[in-house]
Amino acid sequence: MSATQHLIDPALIAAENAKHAAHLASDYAHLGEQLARRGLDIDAVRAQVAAFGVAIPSWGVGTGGTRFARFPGPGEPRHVFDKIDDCGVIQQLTRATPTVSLHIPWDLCSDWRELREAAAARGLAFDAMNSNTFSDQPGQAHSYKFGSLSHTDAATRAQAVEHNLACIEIGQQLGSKALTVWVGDGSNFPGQQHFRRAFDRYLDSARQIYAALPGDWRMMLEHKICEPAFYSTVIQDWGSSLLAAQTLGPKAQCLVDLGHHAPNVNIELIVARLIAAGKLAGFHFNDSKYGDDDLDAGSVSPYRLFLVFNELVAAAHEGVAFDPAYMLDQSHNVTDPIESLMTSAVQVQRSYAQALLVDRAALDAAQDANDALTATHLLKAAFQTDVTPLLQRVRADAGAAIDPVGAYRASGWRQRMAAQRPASRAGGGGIV
Ligand SMILES: [Mn+2]
Repeated sequence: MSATQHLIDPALIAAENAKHAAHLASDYAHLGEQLARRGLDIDAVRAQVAAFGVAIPSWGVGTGGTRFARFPGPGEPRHVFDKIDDCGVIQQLTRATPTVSLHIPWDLCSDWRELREAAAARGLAFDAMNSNTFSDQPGQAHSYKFGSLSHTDAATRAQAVEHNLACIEIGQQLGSKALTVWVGDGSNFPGQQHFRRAFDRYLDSARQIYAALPGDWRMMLEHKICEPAFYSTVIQDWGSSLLAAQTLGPKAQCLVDLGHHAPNVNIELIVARLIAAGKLAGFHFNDSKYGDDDLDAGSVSPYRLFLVFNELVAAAHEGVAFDPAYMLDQSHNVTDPIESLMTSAVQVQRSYAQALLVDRAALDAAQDANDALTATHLLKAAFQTDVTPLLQRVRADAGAAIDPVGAYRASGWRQRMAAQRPASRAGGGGIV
């Protein structure tokens, strides 16, 4: 990123960081001593954490909403270029979010090359493309009211397939390597839908999309237990998703959105199963209390997020070859979306760092000896380690902010955008 393309003045970040520098040096040294006593080299952990990144969903930088209302904030992005600017701010202040995941048609623009260059100038590349066949667009020939890829009507299915192919074409121009497919297809009444036929129709449509995937692309199938269909959904759970992915072929994998499960479902176990099957596509990180709440990652259940990363780190430690995509998928209703996304990115990074601290050899031994208490204590020891100084040091080393939210507020970015961007009427907030 050249000096002229910095969205936040680097001098401001440096001045903010200077306020924390002395404390950080002391805290980092102390954490280093603690980890050394456990046989861990803090600098080695730091290098792994520094290489970690999570994608920002373009729709996340606008205020989301519920079925009841949306309360937009000041300076909301008006179009995809504004979204890229906000994502650039997040990346500049955290250096943990090097990619953006776009959603079509919410992010349609007239010049994809210009968008790719604008993103690159802000240090950003593009992660998975997200298609939308869960809502109707103006001028669309066939409605998705009763489904899309699994619709009973062949012309509607063909239209949904065509949209996904268009998303792949756009993604190729942007350097993306994956298409995430989530459908709202399902039913609201017992008897409304023939379960097996609907799934067969989905597979038939998905095969056509799969056939159009470039050789180095992945198709990420996202399951969801309910909403907008509240009795059944066609890709309801990881079982249906895995069945579809295995039917389609090696480029099809299963994407785990943490909010798309019933409360108390053991998501880390699902992650382990998908890793074992070679079918873990990646994640949409968020948190929830009751359902698909799309709360900020780790805001309610940070231990669960840690346990997910524990499975990932364990698999990597054991030499399992896999390459999960990490993305946030949140809806921000009461916070500044940029502040929430920065906080969530750091929270995800924190869970990864904590999982790196688990004593794998000791855990293996405890499991083999059926020493349940020691095994769970080993996980808790990692989870309860405050890795804040390590994360701060990673950011400081990369020229990001030691305190991202503090630096963001000091920068006045939101106030400047409020003056530059007229209030939006609708915006691209959404929950997928
Ligand atoms: Mn999602």
